[in-house]
Amino acid sequence: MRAFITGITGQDGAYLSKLLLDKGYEVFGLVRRSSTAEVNDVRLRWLGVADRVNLIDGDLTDLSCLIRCMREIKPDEVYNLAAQSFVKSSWHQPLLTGTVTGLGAGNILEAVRLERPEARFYQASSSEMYGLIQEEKQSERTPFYPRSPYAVAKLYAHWMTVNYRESFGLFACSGILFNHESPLRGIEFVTRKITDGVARIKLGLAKDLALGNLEAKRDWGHARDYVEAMWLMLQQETPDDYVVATGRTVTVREFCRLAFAHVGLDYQEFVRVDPAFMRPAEVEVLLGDPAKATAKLGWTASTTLEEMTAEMVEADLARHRRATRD
Ligand code: GDR
Repeated sequence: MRAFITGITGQDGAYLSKLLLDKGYEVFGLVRRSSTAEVNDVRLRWLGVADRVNLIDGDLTDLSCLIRCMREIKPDEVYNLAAQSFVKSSWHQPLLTGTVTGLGAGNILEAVRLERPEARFYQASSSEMYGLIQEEKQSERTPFYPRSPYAVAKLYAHWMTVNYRESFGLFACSGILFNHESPLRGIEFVTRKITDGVARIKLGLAKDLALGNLEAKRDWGHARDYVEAMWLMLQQETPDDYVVATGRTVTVREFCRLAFAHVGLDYQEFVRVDPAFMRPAEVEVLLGDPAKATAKLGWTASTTLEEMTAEMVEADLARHRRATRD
């Protein structure tokens, strides 16, 4: 089996590559050329799979390049994980976000339709699409209300996936994933920013940690568990859309408490609120209902928030210890 992954250098791309390689897949991934290419595969290296994946130069905004990829690779499965994925940046770069996160999904769906219609397609949809929530617990049937240019773009990509399934009979699935984290999470996202801050403070490299809205609530799971759900969606008899979540929501404040407590510190002594990290429109609370994924895919989140927080703090402590030794 051959898999083609856009966004292969990101957190989910790395975990998914590892999962598929362990299952015996050949893995190909699209990589945007950049002048800092040497840091591109840091996550793949962290998981020990950098040498086992085939990286291909290209860009989601270039349809001709995606068509070439389909022709040359002839993938059985296509996972579209690439995006401008930082919600806050989407207010500063709304049209770029629309081009990559929204139209980019349209491009890859077109490439699949034109060149490889038998391939199974996965779209990385997001709980951000629920935004100003219309139901206390969000399921596949909950109406969407996006609150950022990022979420608006993801909604376009989601409906294009549904539409290509209904219009052209593509085996196209949309996984509506709630927040998922790990030691490979980008430093700009709040969980990793916190665990990195905890490690710095513990090691005497920083004095405090500036955050935005501490009362926002998220349903946080582990990325390693969530890529399993992606793969399972493509192994079913029929394509469908699934919510992937833990069913538990906690505040950013509570995540801080857990992470600082892991190293024996009280977060209240170190965390300060800086309005610079607030958003023009906030998603106050997200709580997913993964009942369909559990019933149909046999999937449940296996890592608890406490286990994940501990793993992330330990990884950041180890990173900083290594860096200060070198
Ligand atoms: P999110 O993730 O926007 O939910 O999207 P993020 O970790 O950036 O924010 C979560 C919540 O924490 C609040 N917050 C802060 N956020 C950041 N980044 N930095 C801070 O200092 C800070 N202080 C408080 C935010 O306001 C927000 O409420 C993530 C991304 O991975 C998306 O791509 C993905 O689709 C969704 O998760 C599911």
